[in-house]
Amino acid sequence: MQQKHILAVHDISCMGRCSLTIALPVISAAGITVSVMPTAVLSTHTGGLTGYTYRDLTSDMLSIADHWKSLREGFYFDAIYTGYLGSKEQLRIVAELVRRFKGPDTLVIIDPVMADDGSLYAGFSDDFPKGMVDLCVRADVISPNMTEALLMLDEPYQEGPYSREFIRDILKRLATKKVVLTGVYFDDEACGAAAYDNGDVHFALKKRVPGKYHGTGDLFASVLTAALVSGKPLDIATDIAVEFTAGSISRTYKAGTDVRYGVNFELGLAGLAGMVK
Ligand code: PXL
Repeated sequence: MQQKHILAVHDISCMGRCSLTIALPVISAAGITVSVMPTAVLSTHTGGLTGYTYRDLTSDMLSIADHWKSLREGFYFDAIYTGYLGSKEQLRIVAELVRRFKGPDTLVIIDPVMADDGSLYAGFSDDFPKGMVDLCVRADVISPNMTEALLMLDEPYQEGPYSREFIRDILKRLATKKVVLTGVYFDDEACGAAAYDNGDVHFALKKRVPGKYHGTGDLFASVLTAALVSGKPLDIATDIAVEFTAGSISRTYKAGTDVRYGVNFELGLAGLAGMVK
């Protein structure tokens, strides 16, 4: 059996589970090999932790790609999966990576990481969402949260609960072939995601756990990517990603740990290969 291979393009936040410290273990545990292109190295992520260091790796990205290209053969990416991109220049570089490395069956999965809870993350300019829209045109699947979706549609943020019609309308207007929208809820009991696949909408909801947990978008998108590359259709991949993320949140809630350091996904990893099989 040919092992699948994903290219993950995200930052390394050295502490506080997110981006590559989630994508690497999750994709590996799913039985898929993962190559990385780091976009930056930060001492921690930027959400709720202050004073972090930031080493920008923009100028390394195309050199890494040039070297890979010189190897010419022996590797193929089944997916190119991108997360946190720190600048508009990095958006352009990712478009170039897609041009260089997308093969006939390569899935391009873009998680438009840039905002949550109605605001852009620290350091992002107001015109960044426009650049992200231009990149998302190249994607097969995008996975915005509600804030990112509304920024990409250039509309004001709205708190939930939402109506099913509102969610359907957003999905349709994002107008990529496939969209998985997170942060969807219709009441205070449950929350989850909505998957849009060429006009069909599928809702995947689980019982709500109190609190806000850092890095759950990256965890969700990493599991979604692993499930899609393993051959699951979008609706089932969304169910798996909601299930795995909700389980990790529950474990963390029960432990009562500092939510800025992310969720306990590690204790779920042993079961992940079975979930995506
Ligand atoms: O989880 C998204 C994310 C990824 N990488 C960095 C971040 C954030 C969100 O704050 O700061 C560096």
